[in-house]
Amino acid sequence: MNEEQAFHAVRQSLKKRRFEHTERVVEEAAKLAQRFHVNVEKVRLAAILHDYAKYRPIEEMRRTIKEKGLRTDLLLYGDEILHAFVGAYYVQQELKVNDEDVLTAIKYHTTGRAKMTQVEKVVFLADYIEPGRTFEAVNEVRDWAEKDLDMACFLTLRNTIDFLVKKEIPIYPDTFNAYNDYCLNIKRRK
Ligand code: DGI
Ligand code: FE
Ligand code: FE
Repeated sequence: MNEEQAFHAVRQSLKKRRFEHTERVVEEAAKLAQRFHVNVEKVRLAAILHDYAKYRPIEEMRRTIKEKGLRTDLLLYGDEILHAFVGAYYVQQELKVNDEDVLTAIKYHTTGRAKMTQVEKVVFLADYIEPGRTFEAVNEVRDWAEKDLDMACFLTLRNTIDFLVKKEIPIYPDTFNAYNDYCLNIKRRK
């Protein structure tokens, strides 16, 4: 699957606003990849496809999780996390993308996880700081994203958990595991 084919696939499946978000994520991710010496081609393909399943019916995604034996604990948390995990599955099945680095970056782009790969970090961060995100908390993360990829990911996780707690939304364990991983490693580095 080349970039043109990937863009074509998401143009079909996303609404205009979401497609424009995707274009900004791709640009942001490419910049981050260059800055932190991460594989730009993998990062760009994962960024193009990261929200591929965003508008799939929730019931269809829940059914896929049950029928295909994906992690069933996904069903216990908010529906917002489904498009990432099921999206990676659809991208593999429907678009025949088999690059593990690309697939895991799609899979963990919403929650993160402990021991994220460099490609995962860049897509995760780019999704959070792309220029269309206008909430106040993103500015500090953008500053760190100029120089420290791990610190920027850590702050993204901290802000996301803070946001979810304030709204009393259940938090998927991978999000906590990612937060703890960075928390411990960033402390160790000081
Ligand atoms: O798909 P996007 O809107 O571009 O961004 P995203 O994939 O990061 O999704 C953001 C949404 O996911 C937002 O509503 C918060 C929610 N979210 C992030 N982490 C978790 C979560 N929801 C639950 N229930 N648990 C999480 O750990
Ligand atoms: Fe998403
Ligand atoms: Fe997104």
